[in-house]
Formats: sequence, structure tokens, C-alpha cells
Amino acid sequence: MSLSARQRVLAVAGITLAGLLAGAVPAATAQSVAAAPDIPVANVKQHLADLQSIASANGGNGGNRAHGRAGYKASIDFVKAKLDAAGYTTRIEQFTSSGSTGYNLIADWPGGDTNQVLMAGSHLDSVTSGPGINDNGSGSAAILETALAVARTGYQPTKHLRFAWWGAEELGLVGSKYYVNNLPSTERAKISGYLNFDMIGSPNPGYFVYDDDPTIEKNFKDYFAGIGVPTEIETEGDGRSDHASFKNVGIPVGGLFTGASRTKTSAQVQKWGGTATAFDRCYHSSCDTTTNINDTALDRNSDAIAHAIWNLSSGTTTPPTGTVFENTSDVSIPDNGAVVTSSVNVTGITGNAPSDLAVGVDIIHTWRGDLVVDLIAPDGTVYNLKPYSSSDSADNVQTTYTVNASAEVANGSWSLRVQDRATYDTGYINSFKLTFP
Ligand code: DTR
Ligand code: CA
Ligand code: ZN
Ligand code: ZN
Repeated sequence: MSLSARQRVLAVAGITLAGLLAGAVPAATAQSVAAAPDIPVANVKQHLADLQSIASANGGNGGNRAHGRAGYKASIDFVKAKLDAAGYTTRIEQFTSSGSTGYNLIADWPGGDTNQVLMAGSHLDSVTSGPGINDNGSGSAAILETALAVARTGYQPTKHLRFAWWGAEELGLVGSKYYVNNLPSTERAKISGYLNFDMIGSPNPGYFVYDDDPTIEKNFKDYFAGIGVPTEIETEGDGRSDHASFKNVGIPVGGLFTGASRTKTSAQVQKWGGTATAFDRCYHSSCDTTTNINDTALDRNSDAIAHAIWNLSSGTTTPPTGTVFENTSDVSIPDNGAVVTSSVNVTGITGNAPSDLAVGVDIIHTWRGDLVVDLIAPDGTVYNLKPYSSSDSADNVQTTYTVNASAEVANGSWSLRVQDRATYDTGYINSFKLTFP
């Protein structure tokens, strides 16, 4: 605890006063060192559902999103539209492969030092035999949601951020090779690192980290260590995905992988759970649909991507503009006990809350897996922000959640509700903040 017992008593006593008085304050303008936001896995899964719909509408037999087919171009257009709406500078590169036109989508986040470019990429094409939701809708959707989180949080990194969705990877890394080969050497020299994400939601997942650039590798391994998930070095990855195009010209690379058709060993089952069968039994098959995803793996890898991008771009955060309602009174959380709340009284906001309500949570608590954290709307509607987890041994919940609260009237008393559901580890609510655009 950061407060003396006496101070805490006063602070707790003050919560009613502070909670009632917590009103609008001008959006903070101070720069603060960035901490990666939680990437809502529900949002990533929505992108996968949209890619599934695109495949189902193109190509018959469950459809596909393969190079040269309508489903691929529709996938590119889908991703581009979301990035354009979020304020990215996007461009589409065309190339020809096997007699068909291919497309790369490049999206630059305005700002940052353009002499230091951090890139993250995923191939967006599937094989012709299926919709390619794990291979590689998973990587594509995760970096899309991360890019949208950059925009949502007003992240202003020191380095320049560039995201890419590659065409024709399944034909031999064609799109990423085209990009690198057509990039002037002066531009290549500006790329400080390329992060690759190809199959990160396998249904029987392993947690593999590319063993290429040591700094990038360490970022990923530290993240997984922080959430208590063991990792292994990706051994079969060399040459097997788009990072090879960058590695071949000397650009530092890294990435994550949850496994393809190889079989999980019994030792890996001990480590990660699952079964001693293929990591992804639907690899390159028609059953690579939205049912072919492990949500936990997708969530963990999406958050690991954000962690690495924020850390490797070493930026600052400009808090979102808008009206902020904050309660900074400490609220002690009883060990394995009753729920506690911290509230803010929202006034002066017209109409309903937004579909991307920023909910800032700062809870100091060892073994955060003990905690269930909910947002309670003025009418009592409960929005779960964080479920109980017996395995999340990391400390503290310090992140900004994005909640679709558009069904709620904005004005009224909103509460952050927290309950510690396991004995021993303890902590307190440090602050609770709502930001309305
Ligand atoms: N070649 C990728 C899948 C793949 C197989 N092994 C690895 C290792 C690392 C990254 C990706 C892969 C594909 O089929 O798209
Ligand atoms: Ca997450
Ligand atoms: Zn593939
Ligand atoms: Zn792939």
C-alpha cells in the first residue's frame, strides 16, 4: 500500500465526498510515458468474424481469401477502410504473381521519427482451400486492433509506426518480397525492426517466439514471463513467413507463432495444456474458420504485440481529448472479500455514451488474477472488464479498456466494481477514469 493506515482511512472516508464531487476536468495535456493498453480480444474476434464473412461470400465451399481471388481484395479493402477511418495514411501496392494482381496494404501512423521506423506485419491472404482465419486472419486481425488502439489512445511514439498486410505469402512470401525489393536502400536503412505475426491463435496452441533479433525476442519473452506463460524458441520459422523477406536484407526481425501442422509433444502438453496432436489440425484446410481459434492464445498474443510495439517505439502518450471524469481516492480491496467500488458522477454529456468509451483503471494489487473488475453503468448494466484468472500472476491492473457503452445514457453515476476472489494477495483501487470523446 502506498498510503499510511491513517491516510487510507481518511481517503476511504473521503471517497463519498470525492466520488460525488468527481466531475469533469479538462483533458490532461501532460505527456506521460506510454504503457501498452490491453487489446480487447472481443474486438480482434470481431475482425475475424468479418474476415470469415468475406470468405463465405467469395469462392464457394466455405470460401477463401486467396491471392488473385475476390475474397483477398475484399479483405484488403476491409482493413484499409478501418485504418483510414482511424487516421492512418494508407497506400496499396500492386504486384503480379502467377498471372494475377496482388496487393499489399501499408499503413503509416502520422508522426514519430521517420528515420526510425518500427514495422509490424501479417500476411492477409489465405490458401485457396479455406477462409484462412488462423492462417492468417489471426495475425492480421491482431495487428489491425493494435493499430486501432494506437489511434484510440492517441499514442505518439518516438519512432514512426508502420503496419503492413501482405499479399501472396502462401505463394512464397511474394508480397513482402515485393515490398522490400522495391524499397530504396535508404528507406530500408530506416527500418529499426520488423515484427511478424503469422498464426497466433492456433486451436491447440504453443507459445513460440522467433529467435532472431535478441532485443525483439526479449520483449516478447518478458511479456509472456510477466503473465506466467512459458515460451519456446520458434525453430521451424526461418524462411517460413514474411519476416524472412526483411531478414534477408539485414533488418532486425522478430515475431510470434502458435503452431501449424506439427504435433505438440507430451512435454509441451505439460507446459501449455491441450493435446498431443497438431497445434492446428485445420492448417491450410477448409476448416480453418472462426471455430479454429483459441481465444486465450489470440488474446495473449494480441497483448504481447501491443507490449512489444509500445516498448520498441519508446513513445509517450497524449491522453485522448475529451472530457475526463476521474476518482483518485484509494479504495482498499478486502482480501477474498466483498466487492468495493469507486464512482464518478458524469454530468454535462449529451445523449448516450460512445461505442469506444475509454475506461482508465489503475489497481495496485499483487497476483492480479484474483480480481474481477467490472464497469457499472448508471442504470446498473454490468460490463466485465477483467475476469478472475487463476493463472495471471502478474501484479497490478493498469490499463485503459475500450467499452462499447453506446446503449447507456452518459450522465449519471458510473462505478468501477472490484472483488478479490482468492486469499492472500491484497491491494487497492488507485484511480478510476472515464474519458468521453
Ligand atoms: N508458412 C506459414 C505458416 C508457418 C509454418 N511454420 C511457421 C513458422 C513461423 C511462422 C509461420 C509458419 C504459412 O503457411 O502461412
Ligand atoms: Ca487482452
Ligand atoms: Zn499458410
Ligand atoms: Zn501464414
